[in-house]
Amino acid sequence: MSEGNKTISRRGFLKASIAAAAFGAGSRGGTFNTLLPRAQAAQAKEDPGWESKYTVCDMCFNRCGMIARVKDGAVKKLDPNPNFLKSRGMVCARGNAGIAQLYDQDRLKHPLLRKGARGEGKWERISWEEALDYCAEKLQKIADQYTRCGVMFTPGSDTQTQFVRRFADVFGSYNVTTHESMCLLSKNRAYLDTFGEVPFPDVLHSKYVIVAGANPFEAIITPDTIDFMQARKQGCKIVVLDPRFTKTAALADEWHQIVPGTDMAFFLALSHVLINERLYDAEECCPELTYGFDRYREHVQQYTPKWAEKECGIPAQDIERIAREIAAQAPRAMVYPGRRSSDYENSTQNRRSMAIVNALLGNWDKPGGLLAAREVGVKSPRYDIPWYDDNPPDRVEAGKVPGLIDHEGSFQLMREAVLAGEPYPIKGWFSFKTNFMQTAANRQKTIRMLENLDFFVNIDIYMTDTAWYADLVLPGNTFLERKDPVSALQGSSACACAVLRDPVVPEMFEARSPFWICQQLAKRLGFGDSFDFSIDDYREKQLENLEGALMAMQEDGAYYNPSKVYGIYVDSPLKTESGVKEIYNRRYERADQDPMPVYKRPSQPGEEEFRLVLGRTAFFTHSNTNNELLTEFMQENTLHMHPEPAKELGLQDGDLVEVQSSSSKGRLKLELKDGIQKQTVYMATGFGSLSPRMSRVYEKGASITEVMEDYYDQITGNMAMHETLVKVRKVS
Ligand SMILES: Nc1nc2c(c(=O)[nH]1)N[C@H]1C(S)=C(S)[C@@H](COP(=O)(O)OP(=O)(O)OC[C@H]3O[C@@H](n4cnc5c(=O)[nH]c(N)nc54)[C@H](O)[C@@H]3O)O[C@H]1N2
Ligand SMILES: Nc1nc2c(c(=O)[nH]1)N[C@H]1C(S)=C(S)[C@@H](COP(=O)(O)OP(=O)(O)OC[C@H]3O[C@@H](n4cnc5c(=O)[nH]c(N)nc54)[C@H](O)[C@@H]3O)O[C@H]1N2
Ligand code: SF4
Ligand SMILES: [Mo]
Repeated sequence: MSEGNKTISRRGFLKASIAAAAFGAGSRGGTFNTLLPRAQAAQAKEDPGWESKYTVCDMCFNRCGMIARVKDGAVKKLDPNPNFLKSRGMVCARGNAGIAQLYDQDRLKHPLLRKGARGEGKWERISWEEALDYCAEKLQKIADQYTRCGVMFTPGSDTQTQFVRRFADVFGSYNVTTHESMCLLSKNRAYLDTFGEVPFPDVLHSKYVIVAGANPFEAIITPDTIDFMQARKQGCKIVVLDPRFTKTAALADEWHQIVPGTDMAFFLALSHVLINERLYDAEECCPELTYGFDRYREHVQQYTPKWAEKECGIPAQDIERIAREIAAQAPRAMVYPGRRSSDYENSTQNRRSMAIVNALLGNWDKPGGLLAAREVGVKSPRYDIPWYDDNPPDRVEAGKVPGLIDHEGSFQLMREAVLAGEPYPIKGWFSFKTNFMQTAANRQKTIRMLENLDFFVNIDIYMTDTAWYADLVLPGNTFLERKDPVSALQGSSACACAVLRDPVVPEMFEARSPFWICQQLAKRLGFGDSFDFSIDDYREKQLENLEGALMAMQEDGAYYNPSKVYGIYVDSPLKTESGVKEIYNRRYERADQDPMPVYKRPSQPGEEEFRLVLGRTAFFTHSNTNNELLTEFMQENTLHMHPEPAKELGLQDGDLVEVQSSSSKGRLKLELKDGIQKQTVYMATGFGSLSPRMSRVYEKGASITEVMEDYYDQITGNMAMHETLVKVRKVS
């Protein structure tokens, strides 16, 4: 057992349960008492020879609290940590399958150097020494031949991402982009530009929630998913807009099968009713607290419910009724901001139309509404970033869209710039924990980009499709083997907490952490000083202001900061340009963008054409499909289609079909679904793998990124994954 990783004693458990229950009762009027300690789950295995160790799940970004049950040096079971407020005694199927990931024979076991052509699959096993020397040499060569910005970095989204970012900074490249530009940047932009920050939804205390373009009962987000379940039991009304009959739709009070891409019409009409029937929060919408209300009132006059009905397919009387119902519950009511908004070319404006409804409801910074970030108190240790004279002035995709989020960038625009060699060449790629071949639209384009590079190094735990095309593949360690820095977590009203991970078992094979890899490379590249610390040193700096936090994490699995939840902005201005909520946005106006959302009809599928949409299944996280336990639930993906158009095309359930977009095609089985909109088809992500070493999903079903075309949101450069139109035919 590693240093600092305390075995949890029976006493520790009881103490933790009591502390958490007291916190719940004290600070939140007892709501959590019903959710907290699950006695059975809390029972540590008491058999001799068993050890119980706190950890934090990493099978998706949620970081649910876990207790690993270890016997004879092997992880036998992963239980939920009942005292962890963010996940409150929940671990999902994916979390449980963390064991199958740890012990998977398909895992990368040692560094591999490409021998044949890219994608040919010829590899040579090399030692870590050789791998690190080779990698450092290649990176240095690109810096010398081009510039340091000639290496781009995709540092994943993980607690160790900060080390890869630090490495990129000190090496001298600002071309760093995470998967956020394929996920939520348009949503973030919309809320930043309305409220000055990205909110956390207080679903738990809400009475009325409209969910549009999200599926929290399958796309699990803790604590939102748990809050939705609890709020529903407490009588909160849930209204879902989705072209598919999802699990969330099934459990909601109302489901409206919206025409894809038309949500803005619904929300503008909702605003129309809220304003014209004077149902909005007049106090919150006064000029001292909100900028641009009068102009917005004029703006939405054109957007009547009758007009919206023709666009989005939701009856005008339902729109009017929903407006009246939600207003009656405000401010304990909201349009759920959602997470992934990588949908359409106008996603930022679409989410702005939702954010503005929230502004009209007056729910900002209030119970049951949208919450500002809370105080967690974990510090980000500072470091020096050297200046390199010959570096270009900005990121490679700077200025391509008006609302680029500078520290995230846009993967698609970066890919475009690499392919064009403009405004300067990028010839290297350093990637950790991202699988763009399966998660970025237009896989052929990603391959073409790779062919333009001199060097590509990929750190993963599997030989993914992306790794398959790399020059050097480095085996990462999994969360159960890793020692991580402290990570600050937030979410709804439930928590502002800090957690950490210590290894539950020693590293398997020759797997290593990105921290170790960056440290070794930094030494070779002459900036070893920037990584001259241990994870313990780093944690100490992070926790400088939080006395007792480390002990709390070791004894309870998490440290809570009982900081203020509501009314954070009561006496201070918002972080917007005007200091108040912005319905009308002057920065957009200056950037030649609509300062208020203007509806434009999305491109419509033509004759025998369908819109391709995606969405999560509860079984997998994105492309992490190659898992022995999880593939028991689902072995391949299928194309979902409504029976009516299928009949017109002469297609039957189970037929092998070809789904063709203007960029490429894929083959998979057809599955008829009554609940899907007639001009929409759907397929799950993470199948049709090109890499034979993803043995369970290799050539099973089809890869959606092969079919998806290369659209992006016009404000942020965030991917737009629902713009692709496809044709479907039977394969004979
Ligand atoms: N087709 C399609 N594309 C999508 C989406 C979709 O639903 N469908 N969703 C979009 C969204 S919302 C997002 S957030 C992005 C996500 O985009 P990505 O981050 O690229 O998605 P993942 O498939 O989760 O890829 C994570 C990679 O990390 C590896 N990995 C997992 N754990 C570890 C570890 O501990 N160490 C190391 N070194 N590697 C690890 C996995 O093997 C996998 O290759 O995708 C976006 N793109
Ligand atoms: N099990 C599981 N849970 C996850 C993840 C995972 O991979 N697996 N990923 C995590 C991540 S990174 C993210 S970002 C979140 C994503 O969480 P969500 O955004 O909730 O997940 P999606 O499944 O992408 O849901 C989008 C829904 O929008 C619908 N939709 C498509 N077009 C339209 C439209 O025009 N209008 C409306 N109203 N709806 C539309 C789709 O049918 C789909 O049901 O999930 C997180 N949780
Ligand atoms: S939601 Fe599931 S996979 Fe994600 S962190 Fe929690 S238990 Fe793990
Ligand atoms: Mo995401």
